[in-house]
Amino acid sequence: MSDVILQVVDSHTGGEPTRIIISGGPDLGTGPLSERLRLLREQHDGYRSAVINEPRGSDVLVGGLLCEPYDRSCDVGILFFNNAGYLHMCGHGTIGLMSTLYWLGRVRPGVTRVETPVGIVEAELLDANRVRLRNVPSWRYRSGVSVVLSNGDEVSGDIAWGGNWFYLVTRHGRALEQREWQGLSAYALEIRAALERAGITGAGGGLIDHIELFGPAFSGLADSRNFVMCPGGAYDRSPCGTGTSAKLACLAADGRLAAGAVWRQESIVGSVFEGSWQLASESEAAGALSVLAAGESAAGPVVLPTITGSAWVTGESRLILQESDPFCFGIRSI
Ligand code: PYC
Repeated sequence: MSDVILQVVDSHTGGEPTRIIISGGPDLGTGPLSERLRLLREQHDGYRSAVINEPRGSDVLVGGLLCEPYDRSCDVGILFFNNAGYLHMCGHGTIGLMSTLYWLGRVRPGVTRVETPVGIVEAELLDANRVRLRNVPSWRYRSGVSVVLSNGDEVSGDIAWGGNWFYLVTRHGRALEQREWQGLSAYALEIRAALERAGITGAGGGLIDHIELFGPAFSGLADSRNFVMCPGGAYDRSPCGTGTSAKLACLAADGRLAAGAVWRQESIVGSVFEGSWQLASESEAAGALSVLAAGESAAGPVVLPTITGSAWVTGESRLILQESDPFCFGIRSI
């Protein structure tokens, strides 16, 4: 390999950082995004590690490789990744992508169709920073699933898809204070390990790699506060776009939020996403539920979540991967 130069733009969405590779990434061909994701994972994982891990990045960072879409109705394609591997979809990252594209002069206020490996997201740029997403169809797979932690405590939660698989816990007896992040992280990781030990997955064996704890909002302007543990052990500073979508699916399933009504989800650092939902069409619902095994059914309707949040560009740089650098591809912490 000769030296590689990647042009990247950094942003944060409600405090959660995103780094988009604008150019210089590996050639993944022109196939479907799921196929390009496979190639990135199997043949070019060093790019992910170089961009995300130290010394260039950090565990909190989510990366995105901007690509040409496969679906001709779309304007851009995106593959998201983090310190642990690859995300199916990323809500805060898509909001960051839109403010990045606006910064680069590549989009104007209006709708951009963004292709991801798990479906098309419509991202409407409302102004330089504010973005409204219509996310992929989201739904609750199971409700009230119990799991036993290593200390014998039992936890109950819902399993829902919002573009990634989530386990959503409301009764946990913990205050969702930012200064408690270490204890909250350890607790959420313990829940994730218990789910794995018990063989509890999303539909079709999908790995539940995000744990979401809910509590009362601190601000009178929000409906709920969350703490979201991401796959690589870092917590989401934003309210999590796919996590809020999973929450909306659960609220819809429980009859706690009417179609079109607004839900304000506050993150552990106090940033807020606004969400609402509409019923998915029959064909969208059938597509989403095609992962269910024969005889299985969803625990609620398939909904189309809308998530609105704000992002700000924080940097624009060229990352240099020197062939001679022993840590050229970053220090893998996982
Ligand atoms: O906003 O969907 C999201 C997300 C997933 C992981 C981190 N953020």
